[in-house]
Amino acid sequence: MVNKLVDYVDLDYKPNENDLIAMYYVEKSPECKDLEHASMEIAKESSIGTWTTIATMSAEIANKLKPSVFHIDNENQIIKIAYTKELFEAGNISQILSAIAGNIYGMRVLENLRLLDISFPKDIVEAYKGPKFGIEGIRKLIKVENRPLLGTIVKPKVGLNEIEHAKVCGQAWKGGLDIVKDDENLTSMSFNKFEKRITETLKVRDTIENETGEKKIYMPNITAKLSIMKERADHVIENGGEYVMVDIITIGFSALQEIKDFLDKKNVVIHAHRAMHAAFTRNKKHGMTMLALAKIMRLIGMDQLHTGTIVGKMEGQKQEVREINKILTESKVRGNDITLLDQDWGNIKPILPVASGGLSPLHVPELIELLGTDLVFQFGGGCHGHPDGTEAGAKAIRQAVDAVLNGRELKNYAKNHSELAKAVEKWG
Ligand code: CAP
Ligand code: MG
Repeated sequence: MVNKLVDYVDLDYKPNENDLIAMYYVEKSPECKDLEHASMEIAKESSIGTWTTIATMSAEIANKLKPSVFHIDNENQIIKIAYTKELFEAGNISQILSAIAGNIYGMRVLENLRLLDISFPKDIVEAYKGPKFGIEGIRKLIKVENRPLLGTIVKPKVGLNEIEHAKVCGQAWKGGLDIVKDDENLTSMSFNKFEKRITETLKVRDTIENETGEKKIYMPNITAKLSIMKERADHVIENGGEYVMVDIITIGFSALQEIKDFLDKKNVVIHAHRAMHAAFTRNKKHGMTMLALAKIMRLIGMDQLHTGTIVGKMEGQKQEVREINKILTESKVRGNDITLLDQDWGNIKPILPVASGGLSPLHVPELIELLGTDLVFQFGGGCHGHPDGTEAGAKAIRQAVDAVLNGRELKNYAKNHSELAKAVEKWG
């Protein structure tokens, strides 16, 4: 009863609008007969089956809930499984992942397993609000059109006290950056308490906004247990902040959904840092792609998400980063049989991608050529590492962007822009 290849592998099956589709890269173990048997085991263990036939199974349950392995590519070791939406609690990301990205990773019949992409059916997409702002809403808030939003991360990552932190933020904003964020491991330390940091930094932000006439954004990291994240978000709002940052992996999917609902009512932009993602996205044979994770983040409703730079210090190849940014920003995605599934996002707004990590002003021409201008560029060491300090580093970043958008070579433009010249001297 429902435990044979023929029960789960059906290459003639045509998925319908009620199916969630999961695409996997599969490496079977030597003891497993072939990819068909491996895919049957995956389909079973992620839905209604187990290792043996059971007396409690019925034809009714099987007919209603059995998934179908409808695509097996032996050459690329890729399979696709269609799961009826009835197998999932639509609004519960934790349950969806416990099914299609849970036990199956540990099965002995597999050597490696990588969830490449997920195509969510309409009824599941409609269970989520998605991003509150979208790219348009963020640009309207920051009052910046037609160029990348430019940001820095206060460095050292941790170590400054609240007043020093606020001062560095002021220098970055004064030098011309739109955004300053906390680093992923800065929350509330003995030497830098969250509440005081936010109050002092937003005071400086208001001063610099008045001085420059430009909108300036601070993205404080509220990462903590849920109850404290809610308190910290309220403290940010009470002090006039419009953004918060969360470490989406380390706070967990359930807390992420809850803090999103909490913030949705408060009109706060959510910046999603992905620290720890590489623990399970980096190995190209195992885990889950950043693309699949990014789609989950668009459903849950992050407004901005780190997706890679192609050229910086973190791994992330050109095709992969571009495909991630594509599925985050387009409303309908056409798939292929190797890396991407079809996805119709309905009314779910786009996420603004963030390129960050190991960047200096000298990367700007390549960044714009490879990734365009509809995203955030963030420079940590590439701002505070400028020979003349943070404010000069910020100016050099703005000058590099101005140069590229005016069709000028950086080194040529640097001849009459001293801050950029010093950046070229150090990192050229
Ligand atoms: C960048 C950064 C970011 C990384 C995260 C850091 O600093 O603040 O956390 O960009 O990587 O701590 O490394 P630098 P990703 O600019 O000094 O490198 O964006 O790939 O998730
Ligand atoms: Mg960081």
